[in-house]
Amino acid sequence: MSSQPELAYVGLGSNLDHPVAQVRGALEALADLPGTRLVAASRLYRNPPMGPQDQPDYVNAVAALSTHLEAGELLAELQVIERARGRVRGAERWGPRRIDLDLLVYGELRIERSGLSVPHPGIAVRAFVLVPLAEIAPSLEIPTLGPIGRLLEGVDPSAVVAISDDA
Ligand code: 5RU
Ligand code: CA
Ligand code: CA
Ligand code: CA
Repeated sequence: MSSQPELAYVGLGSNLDHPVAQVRGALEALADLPGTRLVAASRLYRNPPMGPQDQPDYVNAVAALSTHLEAGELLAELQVIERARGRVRGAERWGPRRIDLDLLVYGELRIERSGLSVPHPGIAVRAFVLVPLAEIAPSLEIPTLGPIGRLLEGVDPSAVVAISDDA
C-alpha cells in the first residue's frame, strides 16, 4: 500500500443473474476495499452487447476510487471480487458474465504488458465506458488516449440508456 492515494476509475458490467443487482453489489464491494474510498459512481446504463451479439443486454457503470492500493494490488482485488460474486470463466471469449470489473485508469499510470494495459485500450471505442465515465469525470484527460470529450465524439452514445433511479 502506498502513502499517497491515487484516483482510479473502474468499469463495471453485467448481463447475467439480475445485472442491476450485480452492479450495485459490486459497487458496495469496491467501497469496502482496504485503503479505498468510493468517491463517485455513475448511474447504471443498459445497452446492447458489443462484440458477440448472441447474449443479453448489459448493465454498465463506472466508479471513481481514491485508493492507497498499488495498481497491481487493485487489479488483484477486482479479480477477487469477480470470483467472490460468482463469476465463472466460460468457454466463450467475450461471453455473458455475472460481473466484470475493469481497471480503466489509475492516476497518470501507463502500463503496457501482456495481460494488463492501463489505461484500458477499449475505453477509446466503447460508448458503454465513455458515457458513464464522462458523467462522473467530464474533464478527464486519459493518459495516452486524450480528453474524454474528444473520445466521446468518436462513438455513438444513443444505445447507452440510463436506468432510472426509481425503476
Ligand atoms: C468486442 C467489442 C469485445 C467490445 C468486447 C461488454 C467489447 C460488452 C460490456 C457491453 C463485452 C468485450 N458489451 N461486450 N458491455 N463487454 N454493452 O460490458 F466490449 S466483451
Ligand atoms: Ca472504504
Ligand atoms: Ca470489460
Ligand atoms: Ca474484464
